[in-house]
Amino acid sequence: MRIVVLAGGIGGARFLRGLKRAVPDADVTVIGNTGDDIHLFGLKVCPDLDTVMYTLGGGIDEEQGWGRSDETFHLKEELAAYGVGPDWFGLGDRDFATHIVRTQMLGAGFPLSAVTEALCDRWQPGVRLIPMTDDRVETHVAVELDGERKAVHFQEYWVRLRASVPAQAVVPVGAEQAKPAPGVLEAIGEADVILFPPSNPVVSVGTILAVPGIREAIADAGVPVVGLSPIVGDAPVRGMADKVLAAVGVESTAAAVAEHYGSGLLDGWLVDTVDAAAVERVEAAGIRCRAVPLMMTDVDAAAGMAREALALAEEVR
Ligand code: GDP
Ligand code: FO1
Ligand code: CA
Repeated sequence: MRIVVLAGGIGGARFLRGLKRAVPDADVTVIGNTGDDIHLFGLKVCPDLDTVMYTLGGGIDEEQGWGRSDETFHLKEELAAYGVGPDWFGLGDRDFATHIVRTQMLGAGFPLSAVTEALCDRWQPGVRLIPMTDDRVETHVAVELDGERKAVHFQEYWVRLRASVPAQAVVPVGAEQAKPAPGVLEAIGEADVILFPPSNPVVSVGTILAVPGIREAIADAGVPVVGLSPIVGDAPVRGMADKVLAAVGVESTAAAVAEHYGSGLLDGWLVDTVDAAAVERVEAAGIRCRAVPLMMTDVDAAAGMAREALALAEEVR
């Protein structure tokens, strides 16, 4: 079975680990969000690609959900001693190596998709990980700071400001001019099923869908498209999805997120059992819906969610 998954970072990665356990023999292609990418200290950092790669490759800091396990921060301390910032983004020594290799290869002329493949040679994530695009896309968030409207990088909004001020707008800068990376449209066209994991619907899945051609290819693929709600009990399980959903005028409920994707894109939607009351509203929007446990407390729980998503896909096929 060929499965295509549109993934952000932590939610996407943990779901993928469950999917791999549920269907070890499936041919899984992951289209990764690159809107969170940031250039720091002359290096290109791709948090969502790395989170998927490290999580599936066994190198993730499990507790945190991002960054390397067994990490140290000597380089960060040395940079700070030189007064070289920013100091608000936690890059560890082991993680730095990934960014150095990536930046070196990009500088030598390799596209991000080829670089990602090379990095995955080491990590063997067991899926094919492709960035949504080889072009530069950077998500910016419009906020009001000290009475002034400003656009900040998504990482600055989330990591430095901790999403403490409302997001007035979310803009995937560069997305309109971006082209899907090689293999993206082909994978969608050859898929037997397409899954939206419980990833951020605005700054992860939404950014991938903003690359011209991807949304259309999914809508036209003619195979089941099934999503899992990242909103449980009217709140994100973690992160700032509520803030960025508000910026696009969507309430933070499992049903509203399904309606936001719409029946033109989604055939099926899973909500958590605590949101069972949402099933009727989602089905009224023309999307088949089931309420099942959606908390990824461990890999088995995530595998159970993957099985439910694939079962729903068979129901709507
Ligand atoms: P990020 O890039 O690291 O923010 O990760 P993603 O975009 O892939 O996923 C973030 C989303 O995953 C957030 O909106 C969370 O609410 C959601 N999420 C995280 N853990 C869980 C979980 O155990 N269950 C569900 N249903 N959603 C989760
Ligand atoms: N998240 C944080 O909350 N604080 C950090 O200092 C931080 C550093 C970091 C470094 C590398 C990386 O791959 C991810 C990192 N993240 C950090 C996570 C990242 O900002 C977020 O998980 C996502 O981009 C949010 O969608
Ligand atoms: Ca992310």
